[in-house]
Amino acid sequence: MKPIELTVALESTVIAHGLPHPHNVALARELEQIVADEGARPATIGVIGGEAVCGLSEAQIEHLATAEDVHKLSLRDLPAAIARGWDGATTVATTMHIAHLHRIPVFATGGIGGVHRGSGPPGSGSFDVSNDLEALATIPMVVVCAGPKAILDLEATREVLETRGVTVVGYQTDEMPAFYSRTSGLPVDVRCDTPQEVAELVQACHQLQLRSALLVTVPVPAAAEIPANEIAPTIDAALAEVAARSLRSAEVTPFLLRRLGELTRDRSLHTNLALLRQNARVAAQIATSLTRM
Ligand code: PSU
Ligand code: MN
Repeated sequence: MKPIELTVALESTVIAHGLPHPHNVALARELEQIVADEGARPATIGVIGGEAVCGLSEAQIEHLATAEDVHKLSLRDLPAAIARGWDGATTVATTMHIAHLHRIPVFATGGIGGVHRGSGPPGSGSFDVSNDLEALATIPMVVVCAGPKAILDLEATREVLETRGVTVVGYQTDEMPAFYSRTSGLPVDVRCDTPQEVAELVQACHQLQLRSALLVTVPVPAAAEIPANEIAPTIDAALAEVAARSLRSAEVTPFLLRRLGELTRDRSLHTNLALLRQNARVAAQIATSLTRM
């Protein structure tokens, strides 16, 4: 009997708003291939003409990667996108929601959103916390990432994950990775060295009927890493530009990722691609371990 193939969800905001063309199209294709090579089924998620699509076709991915009028859909934008027939790319939070509706247990992304630097308390005028954290707290599935994006306030993001009861797993590491860098100085809750060990944690989550996600953080491969002290001044420079331009909240992350690519002459882009590939591979391996249980 052929074993059941588990699906691994992939998001589309990273394709439409996180990576430049033509890298985004090539990468989207590559991630699906990596998942398939590991014996799982890839499903890239996005919204086409007001329909939430779980398993975009190549043409649909290409459309989201190249068209001008593709919305960045956080969860709050999803009702309008469906009712008004928009095309849109789904963030981590929105992808998790749609994947969960389709009972998909594992999702791979690059870096999660979190608490932005300088974010004050609600009402302070500077409150900016990604809806990704809310989704992680309320949607039960495995989310594989390279840590919160380095442009964020990592300490505060780590703290909110704890407050909201999200178990942070270090995949072959004791430290939460920081997207471009393998280290952050911040701890994980539990270390797993194999996909099987992650699968055992998933089983425990099920038994306990926990409603939160299991956040598996995988350090970027050493060869592609940009050490934290090297990327820090560049992030500061890009953040200063954000402040000078008074960008709207949803525009901040795409702007920062693009500027970092320009300022590092594509070094950060290649790091981003490397970690996305690795996360897809680990996610697929976790999915295959889950089918064996
Ligand atoms: N990971 C990447 N690149 C990206 C993103 C993640 O490597 O562009 C996207 C994800 O879709 C994530 C979003 O949900 O950035 C966070 O945006 P915001 O900070 O506006 O919530
Ligand atoms: Mn935000």
